[in-house]
Amino acid sequence: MRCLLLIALSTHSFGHNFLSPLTTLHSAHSTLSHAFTRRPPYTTIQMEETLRKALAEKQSAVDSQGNAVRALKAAKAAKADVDAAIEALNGLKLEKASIEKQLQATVSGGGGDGSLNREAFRQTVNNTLERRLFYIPSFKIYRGVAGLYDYGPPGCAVKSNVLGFWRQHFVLEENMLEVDCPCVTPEVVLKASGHVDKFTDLMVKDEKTGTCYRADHLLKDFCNEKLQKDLSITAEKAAELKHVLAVLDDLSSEELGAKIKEYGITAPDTKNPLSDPYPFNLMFQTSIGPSGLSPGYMRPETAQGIFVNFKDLYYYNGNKLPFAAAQIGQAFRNEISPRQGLLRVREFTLAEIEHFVDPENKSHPKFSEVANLEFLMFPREEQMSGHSAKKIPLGEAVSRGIVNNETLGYFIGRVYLFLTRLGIDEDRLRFRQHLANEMAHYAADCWDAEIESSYGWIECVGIADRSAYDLRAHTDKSGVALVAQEKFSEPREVEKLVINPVKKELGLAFKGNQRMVVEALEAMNEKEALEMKATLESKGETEFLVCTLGKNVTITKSMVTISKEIKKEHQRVFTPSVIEPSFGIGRIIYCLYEHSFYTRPSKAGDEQLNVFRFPPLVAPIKCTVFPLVQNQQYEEVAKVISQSLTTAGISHKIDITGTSIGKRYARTDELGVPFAITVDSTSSVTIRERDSKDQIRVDVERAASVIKEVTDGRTTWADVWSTFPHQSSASADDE
Ligand SMILES: *[C@@H]1O[C@H](CO)[C@@H](O)[C@H](O)[C@H]1NC(C)=O
Ligand SMILES: *[C@@H]1O[C@H](CO)[C@@H](O)[C@H](O)[C@H]1NC(C)=O
Ligand SMILES: *[C@@H]1O[C@H](CO)[C@@H](O)[C@H](O)[C@H]1NC(C)=O
Ligand SMILES: CC(=O)N[C@H]1CO[C@H](CO)[C@@H](O)[C@@H]1O
Repeated sequence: MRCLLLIALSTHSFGHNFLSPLTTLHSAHSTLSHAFTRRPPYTTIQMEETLRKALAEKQSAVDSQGNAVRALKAAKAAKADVDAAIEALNGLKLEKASIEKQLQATVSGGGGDGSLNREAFRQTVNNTLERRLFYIPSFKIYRGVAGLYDYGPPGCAVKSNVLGFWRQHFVLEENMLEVDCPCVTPEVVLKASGHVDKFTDLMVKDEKTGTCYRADHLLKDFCNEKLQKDLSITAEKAAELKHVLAVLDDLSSEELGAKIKEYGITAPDTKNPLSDPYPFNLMFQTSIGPSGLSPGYMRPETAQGIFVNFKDLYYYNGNKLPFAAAQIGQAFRNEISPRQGLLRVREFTLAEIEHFVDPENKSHPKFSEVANLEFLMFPREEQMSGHSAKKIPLGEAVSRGIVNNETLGYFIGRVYLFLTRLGIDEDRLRFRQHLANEMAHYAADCWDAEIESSYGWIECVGIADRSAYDLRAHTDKSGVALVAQEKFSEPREVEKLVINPVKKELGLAFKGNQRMVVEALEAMNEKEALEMKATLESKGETEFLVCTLGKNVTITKSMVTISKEIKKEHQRVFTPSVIEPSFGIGRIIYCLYEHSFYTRPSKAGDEQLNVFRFPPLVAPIKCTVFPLVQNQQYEEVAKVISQSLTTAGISHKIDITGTSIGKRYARTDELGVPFAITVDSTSSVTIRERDSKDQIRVDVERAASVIKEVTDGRTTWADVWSTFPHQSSASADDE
């Protein structure tokens, strides 16, 4: 009870604006970062260190697997088990050899080849993530399935924190309407959206083994390798290969097939010949119910669930635009051959927003709040002319028309804030505009938030103005009008084109076909109708194609009247445009891991320690509590503090093992725990910050509330540092 009261009181004593988490969280992040040792991520020295560490880890894995094999043999285990263990051993040896090679290259070549360093960096992050169970390859005991991963305990906590912040930053901030729709989706919905027909990748098969590959990946790998490794190719050839890379996404199935033949590309694993490319639909198909008559799919995105609910949501919102709906959920894509670890997976979490807006008014009332932000943008023109991304103030990008409209610009700004507050490094984040050929024909403008990782620039958030496409598609297929109305305060006079087929004349001329001719006449658009009107007036008759009859008919002046009339209208009915920010949560989290990871030498200097510099917002565990030495009084104090932290809703871990305090710090640094409370007396304790390793001294009663304030972002470590007495690290921190 006592602690709760303290927490409540001290909220007021820090003069930060509680209601504006935006400003406080932002300052929490930027002030903390002064303490971070911001080294360039891939320096040679660090690479060498990380490689040596990775190598040592692999060596011990090889040793223990070797022991396991010997044990199996000694126990005369079944042959299949022994073989599997040997296969695993060989796999580990290969990985070890690959690290050794990288290490050699780094040491001898001074790390000139950036890609090697990146690989080593990735391997170290990867090892740490896997060892500390941030993620686990799914179904590992059955040797796993490519493209499927489990989140282990810290991974789950990070994901839950990222999603919690997403809800706060988007759903709460904009009063979005959140929905939660099923993953299993009937075919008709995905037929309407175009996924059944178009959601495909082109695939080629190894003609002997049947192994499948993505056709464009093989061509891309071929071109890249030729360009990088083959120094004998002519300038002409190099230009051709570069051109192929540039137009890769536009190549048809035939063109891809022709290039694969021309370059003599074979299956990478076997060198066998390849089949012609053919489309493979990436959706997992299933059937709903036992009859097998009702086909369905696991949804490839969450957006469709929102579109089909548009009518009800619009009503729920008081028939007012603009508004946004949001959904977080699993999506599925049956990738042909997943590579890139956690970045390309077959089941993943999407968080999507559909912001519905009047197509004639895409202004945003809160745009001024983000207009002054300045970050890396990579407009279409800059990409075409071979420049790189540069910093442009968002307000300028919108006013100059680089970004199509304010609402799209507003979301770009909000996405930037979201990602950087999570801990994404702003220098390795850019917003790249889609080239004209990347964009669907209906889209008005598209930007991807791309984050640079060891795999290169990765698309993590797509922000697209999809115009009215999706709602129109579902209106057409379902027959339910997904539209909005604007009621006029005064009726307005509008000029309307009226097409009046004269049924009597048409009946005489076309008999049984009359209905189809009438429908075709009524379906003319304004341009067609005006042309017909002009021809009829000048010539008296015209040829007219009736598609449903599959032929032309002759229409004379007496068969139809086309006129412009003034009509009074009380409202305007229109299909809203939709602006869609779509977040690949797993990709964001993976990039966050890479951006947060660094190593530093232990105090003795004999080893490199891993650290994740997660902001408190993201950290899987916010705080650890250690008694300095095993001692009943200290343990009692630790338990009391732990209880207050629980009451305050702070995830924490209490560690009463007798391990040295330095080891305990190292273990929690590797999980990215930002604060540690060490109990070294019964009246006061120390609080240590992870990146600076600075320590303050706080009364036992205050400890939990201080942690609560800094982890909630209501205050910063810098403020806390200037408020409380400092503790020299020598006494407690013996790393
Ligand atoms: C981690 O490394 C292993 C082996 O090199 C690889 O198979 C796996 O895809 C990597 N995982 C991630 C998430 O990159
Ligand atoms: C455009 O929409 C905004 C609301 O997003 C509204 O405040 C503004 O008045 C509208 N402008 C016009 C010209 O209708
Ligand atoms: C059908 O009519 C259109 C004009 O409406 C004309 O351009 C076209 O050539 C005609 N086709 C045939 C087969 O007569
Ligand atoms: C439809 C719409 O509102 N478009 C606007 C997008 O933003 C630019 C720049 O502010 C305006 O000029 C457009 O009219």
